[in-house]
Amino acid sequence: MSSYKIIEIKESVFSNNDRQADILREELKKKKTFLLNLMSSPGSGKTTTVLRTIEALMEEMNIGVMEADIDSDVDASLVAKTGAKVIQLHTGGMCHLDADMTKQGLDELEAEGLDLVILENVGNLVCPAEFDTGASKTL
Ligand SMILES: Nc1nc2c(ncn2[C@@H]2O[C@H](COP(=O)(O)OP(=O)(O)OP(=O)(O)O)[C@@H](O)[C@H]2O)c(=O)[nH]1
Ligand SMILES: [Mg+2]
Repeated sequence: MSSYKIIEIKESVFSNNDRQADILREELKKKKTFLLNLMSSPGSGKTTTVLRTIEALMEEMNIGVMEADIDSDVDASLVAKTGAKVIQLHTGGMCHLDADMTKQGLDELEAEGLDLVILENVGNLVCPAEFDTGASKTL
């Protein structure tokens, strides 16, 4: 009978990501930036919620948005019209964001000084839910 090893790669990917997410959350806390990770299925109203939240809060706080999508930039162009700072993140076929991608997005957004950053995660309920992005709160 042949013998072989079983290696739980998924587990190490998740534990590395969790570590990076905790570091990012701590950095954001020090900078007083609240990062909200918005997750839901495709077409369920994420961008509409982002737009209404900006309208309601833009007088009292500096808001930035990171729009994640496999390829398009339709949502970022809608958010840009509100005057809020926005960046589009293309995942290149991946159906989720992890902590490292989120950190790259925050750097490119130049999130320093923002009170609230909303991350509209990729429209999918399976993959995004598995990855901690480092957000202060996930909805
Ligand atoms: N009736 C109704 N329609 C809504 C509501 N919220 C959003 N919509 C509509 O639903 C459609 C999709 O809304 P989006 O906000 O673009 O949804 P999304 O989750 O960002 O979509 P993706 O980014 O493509 O995954 C749009 O035509 C919205 O106008 C709601 O509360 N009620
Ligand atoms: Mg959207």
